[in-house]
Amino acid sequence: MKRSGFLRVVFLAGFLLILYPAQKLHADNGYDAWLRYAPLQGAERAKVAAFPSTLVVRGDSPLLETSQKELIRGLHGMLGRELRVEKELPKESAVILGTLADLNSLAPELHPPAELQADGYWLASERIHGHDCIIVAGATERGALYGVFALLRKIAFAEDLSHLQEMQTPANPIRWVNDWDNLDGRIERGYGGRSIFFENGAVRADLTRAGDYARLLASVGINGCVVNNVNANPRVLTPDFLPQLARIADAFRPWGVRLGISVDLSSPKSLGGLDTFDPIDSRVQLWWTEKAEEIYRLIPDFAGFLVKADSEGRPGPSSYGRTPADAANVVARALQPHNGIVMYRAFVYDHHLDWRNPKNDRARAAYDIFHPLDDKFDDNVIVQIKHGPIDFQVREPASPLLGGLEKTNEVIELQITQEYMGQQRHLCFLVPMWKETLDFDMHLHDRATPVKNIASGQVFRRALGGFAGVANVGLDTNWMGNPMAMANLYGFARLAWDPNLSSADISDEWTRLTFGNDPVVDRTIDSMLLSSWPTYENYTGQLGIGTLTDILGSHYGPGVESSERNGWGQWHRADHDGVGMDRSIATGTGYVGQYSPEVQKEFETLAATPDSLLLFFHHVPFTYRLKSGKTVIQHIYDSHYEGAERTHVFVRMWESLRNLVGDDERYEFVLKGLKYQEGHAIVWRDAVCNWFLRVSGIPDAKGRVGHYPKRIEAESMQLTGYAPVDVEPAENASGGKATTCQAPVSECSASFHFNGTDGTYQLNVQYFDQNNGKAKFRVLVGGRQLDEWIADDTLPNLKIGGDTSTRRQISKITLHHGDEIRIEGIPDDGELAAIDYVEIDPTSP
Ligand code: GCW
Repeated sequence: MKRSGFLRVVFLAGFLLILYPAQKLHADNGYDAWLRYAPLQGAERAKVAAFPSTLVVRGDSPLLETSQKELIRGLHGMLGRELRVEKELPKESAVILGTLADLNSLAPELHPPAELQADGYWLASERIHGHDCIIVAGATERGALYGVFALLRKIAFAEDLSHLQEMQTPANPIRWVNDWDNLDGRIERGYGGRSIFFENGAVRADLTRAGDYARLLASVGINGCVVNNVNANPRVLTPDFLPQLARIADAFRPWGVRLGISVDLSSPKSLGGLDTFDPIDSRVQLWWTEKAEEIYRLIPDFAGFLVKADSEGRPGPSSYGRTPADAANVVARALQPHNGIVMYRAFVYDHHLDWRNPKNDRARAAYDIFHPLDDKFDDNVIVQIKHGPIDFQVREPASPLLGGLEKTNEVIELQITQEYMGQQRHLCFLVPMWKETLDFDMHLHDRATPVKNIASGQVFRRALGGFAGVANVGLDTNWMGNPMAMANLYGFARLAWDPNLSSADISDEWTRLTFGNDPVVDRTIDSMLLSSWPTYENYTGQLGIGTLTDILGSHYGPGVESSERNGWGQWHRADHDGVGMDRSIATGTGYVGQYSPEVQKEFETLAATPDSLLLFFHHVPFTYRLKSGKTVIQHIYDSHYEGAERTHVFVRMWESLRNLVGDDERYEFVLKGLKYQEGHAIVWRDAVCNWFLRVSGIPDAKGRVGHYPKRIEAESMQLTGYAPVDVEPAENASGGKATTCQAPVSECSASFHFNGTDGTYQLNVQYFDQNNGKAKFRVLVGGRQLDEWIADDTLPNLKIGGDTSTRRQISKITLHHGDEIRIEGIPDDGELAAIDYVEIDPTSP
């Protein structure tokens, strides 16, 4: 390069640096999640300027090596500092990293807290031989690793470290995630791409992502991961598959994450060639024993098995008239000599219940089946209990089984992947919901016994207990399909470590680690996160009625009717006269009787039951007045409008961060998602409100439901090529109809003349983005093209309906009275360029 050319480049680079200070250049695609180690700026950096330059690590185990590397990596990222590693104390300040034993050999004069144990850590600023040192010590090596991550968090928050003195021990020994990955690479209820573990029936050759996942998990204290679907393929236990699993365990090990797998209880028969899998048959016991030995030869630190049995068509002990305890114990006894455990899921229920019988109640199942077995489980069995009695609905009471086992280990199962909660396309921070269950007082033996203290094992002095979270991360760069959804993985893990953390603390930590310490950014995102669950609840299913999604399909868009008249038992029993499940002892299914007497008082009567769970526990007329003073039906209408309106505010809030989150990829990604959510919340609002209007026959006192003055239905436009079709269920499209462009026509249009006054408007085009082809749309006003787009999203349905209804917003459009507005659609590969309606909205100032 010629000298002048070189100078020009240097000049340009300098100029760009002035325009974009270092932090703005920190491009981010979400891969690093909360471990970004973004450079600290100015004042923040000054606070940690005195950080030592030497790192003393005496031990040399793989876990300590990981810890050391992570500390070096974090400091390099945040402070641009390189740590020098030594084995002995230098004659200057230093960071000392290791186990208590390491620490004792280096500086015997120190007095670490006596209570430090298990996976806990101690962080302290201490003077050693006249020098300021930072101690990062764990009772175990894993504890030391957790200490490193905790210290790095403090640095990211620019905390003052000069008086550091903190000891933490996790509240729960079991802090596991479950991933529902199939061996073919698909993930059941996964919304972040294909499996990071499996492809084409085998473990992936490249397990880099598995290792990086373990790092993310370790950074927040997760110590176990079950990698395959609970609907388990027996093949995981074959001799050719086990060595492949061992490779996943190898990828996890440097991060202290132990591997577990889901197993199919019928494996002794389907795989082992026995003619039975009856748990009390000695050949079955022998088969499991030998299988466990085979596994532990390959994976000496194997964590254990997760079992889903007699549930949703899975084989189980009921085939032989045996109990879950018989089944759990046969497996547990095989694992016991190796210190392995069995997590046996309490999600056992009959999905062919007779819906005509008002006494039938799926919510009763877990308690009815497991409570009588309380003293029957071996000590290395843990019963894994979903947090609510149904299935991860938008609001459920705490499962009574969480308070129904006193002589059995239990873990609470939470769902991080947002199956019923908007599937990562809707912003929904679940920590506040989980906290309600964790803090719920079961009042056992007339004592304060919150769920979190029962699950941890504390209340009944059980050695094992804790949390299992269904994570379902995938190959998407940002792991869960949406960077905001990672707040749930983070929050789950933080609660598993310390369930007493508040939702606000967790949201604040995650936001700062993910987006930096700018107080405006933090305040805004915290406020969005903390209000996102009530918002989602408002426009999906209120008053404890359930999510009201299509339970027979994707579990995504609205499907109010789908809960009824089938054996799945997610009934809300809405009919012309009223709504809700009567689960009282006096007149209902008796479910309330599964709680302690104190808790029964909270739910048995209408008067006592909180509005938020009213329809879960009682059947009431639509005109029943809530504690708020509103009727049930008006509450349903109002909450759906409020919820949808709030999603609009989310978009505005996020937009206010445009220049603060920078030119970050994540900014645009999240914005697009929030706009999508805003449109889909309206689909939800209208579907649910119209369904209830039809069933109850009671109009909305505010006149909104069924009246949409700003809308022009596609079927009422002038159609060329497009033809109206009925949508099923009808409330999932405006007016019950859409227009589709079908063969032999290959291009269609729908037009109308604007009959409002001249002005600036926002045009909302409600169309259907089926998940097959990539239809094209164009919008023209007075013959001039204003917008075009391709419907290339992969929403979870092929059909035109509530899952696929999508809104395109075109802002700031000048319209004159009489202008022709035309939508053109070009179908593609079975996707019919379907349109529902156009809405013309005066733009906000
Ligand atoms: O929520 C339901 C899901 C199923 C899942 C099941 C379970 C793995 O719809 O996909 O199966 O729960 O938890 O076992």
